[in-house]
Amino acid sequence: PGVTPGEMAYKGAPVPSGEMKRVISPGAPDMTEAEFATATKLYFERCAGCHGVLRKGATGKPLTPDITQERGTEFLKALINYGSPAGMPNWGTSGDFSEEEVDLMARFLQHEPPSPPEWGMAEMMDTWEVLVPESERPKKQQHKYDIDNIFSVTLRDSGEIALIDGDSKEIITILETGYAVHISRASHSGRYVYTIGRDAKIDMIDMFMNPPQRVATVKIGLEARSVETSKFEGYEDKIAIAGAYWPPQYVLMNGSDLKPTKIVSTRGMTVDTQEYHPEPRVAAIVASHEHPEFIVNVKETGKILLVDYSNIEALSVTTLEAARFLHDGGWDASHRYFLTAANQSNKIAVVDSKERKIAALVDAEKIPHPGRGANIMDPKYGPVWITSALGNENMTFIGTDPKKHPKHAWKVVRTLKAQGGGSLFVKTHPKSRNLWVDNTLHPQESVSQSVAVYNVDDLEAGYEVLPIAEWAGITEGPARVVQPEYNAAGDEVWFSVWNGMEQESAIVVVDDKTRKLKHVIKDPRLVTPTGKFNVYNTRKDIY
Ligand code: DHE
Repeated sequence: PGVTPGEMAYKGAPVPSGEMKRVISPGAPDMTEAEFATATKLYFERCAGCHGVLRKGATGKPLTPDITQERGTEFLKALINYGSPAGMPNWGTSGDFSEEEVDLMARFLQHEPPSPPEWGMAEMMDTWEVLVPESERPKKQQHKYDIDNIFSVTLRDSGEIALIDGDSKEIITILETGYAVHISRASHSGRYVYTIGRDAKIDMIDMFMNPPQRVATVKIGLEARSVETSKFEGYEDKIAIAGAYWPPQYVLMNGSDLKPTKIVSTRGMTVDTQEYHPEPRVAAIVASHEHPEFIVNVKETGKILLVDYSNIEALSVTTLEAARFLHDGGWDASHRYFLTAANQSNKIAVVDSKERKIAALVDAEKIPHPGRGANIMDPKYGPVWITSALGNENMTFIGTDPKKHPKHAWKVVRTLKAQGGGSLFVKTHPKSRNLWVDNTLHPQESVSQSVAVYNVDDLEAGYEVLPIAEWAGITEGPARVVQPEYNAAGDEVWFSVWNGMEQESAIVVVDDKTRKLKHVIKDPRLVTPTGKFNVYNTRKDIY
């Protein structure tokens, strides 16, 4: 009483106004507290996966008040209602949002973002659904496809994945999943494939069914990037784990039906300055082959957690000290060492999964971005693991064999120039003599639409450039070539030509030996393909 809403100085705070409490932000249309609460819930359910929990933008545009207030209510309403060619869904005309909800969101977005809600067991159980119980699933494979040569392909902007038969190159089925699936991981046996959406929705697919089908789903938070399943002997296919960006936590689940069993927060102190970080996001997760453990990268604290899943009731977590900001990584060829990028420190942390300790912190080229990396037998240095970089054109080669090549182990033994910076992924296969590197985020079209390939036996000879997008016949739109992935036999390499939502995209299959075009997969259903995960190579960690 006595304070009018306009007099409230601080932003986004709920303030009393007679009978009806109102929420005031300077420059934003007023809302009642009840409206604000409804809009908050809607935003976190439907929008945060793309625009980020704090609206700083990710797949979707940033939606901070400085931007949204300039656009104004009517503009925002139209955008929410009809969507946009850039990938914004038509929430209004699709019937997902009512007219009132569209109006509510348009006003809500002009306020300061409220802090995102937590997501504990109650919220997870509310979203957990077993679509086909284990007892009703087939005992045997119900189709003739070779499961090991199926590719799970992210259709980023349609909220789906495509399962593509690696033999015939035909789309077996398209499955609705979480939004903008980030990765697919096959269970140890290959029976199940787990996908994680940016919206933190996991879907579990039974590869025995004809066609393969979703059998369980759960939402483990509001934003996420990683999912993995147990691979240690005796625990195959038994336990699943997913890491969330928001809330900062990871979750253990039953491998057979995704029932969440244990949620662990990653909030805590940073590795170096030992300051409290409220939001340490979970980045890459891999399953140890040496112990019943998951190896969990915590981005902002720079810590790597060894989560022992053998006794979930008395969970034991070992914290290894690495460096900030941990992102992605993969195994060396022996599957003993996990190499992972700390991209703010330009380091590669090496985890010895057998001895359960950090083996080394290696300096790499600026902003290393390995994906899972690539393992080759270097003619001069023996087994090496390779990462490319976002920040410059160099690839870093690190020796990985302390036994037979101790002089080179955990040293940068070679750097090679790729086409330029903006590379996301490198790839090879034990049966191949080729090393492939993309340049997805390079500003120049001729570079971002092609790939470079090196001869592993003659690395200093330079690279050959293959015009992948041109081979696909794609000339229109902001197409980029991303993420090489091998088939199970290791004699083909697949590339996504990732275009805008309204344009034609494609997957280009190259014969690995001849480096010639083998096949182009095009289909109106193939909307914005990005990551591709071959079941065999994923479950066996072959790269
Ligand atoms: Fe990724 C892997 C996070 C943007 C395609 N990405 C990963 C992993 C993380 C991550 C933590 C490792 C998961 C694991 O191994 O458990 N990615 C992020 C981001 O935070 C970032 C930078 C921004 C964002 O908003 O998500 C981001 N990523 C992208 C893209 O824009 C890409 C190119 C297209 C897309 O589909 O969104 C993309 N990320 C991928 C792919 C992998 C990946 C294809 C797996 C590569 C592999 O071969 O293993």
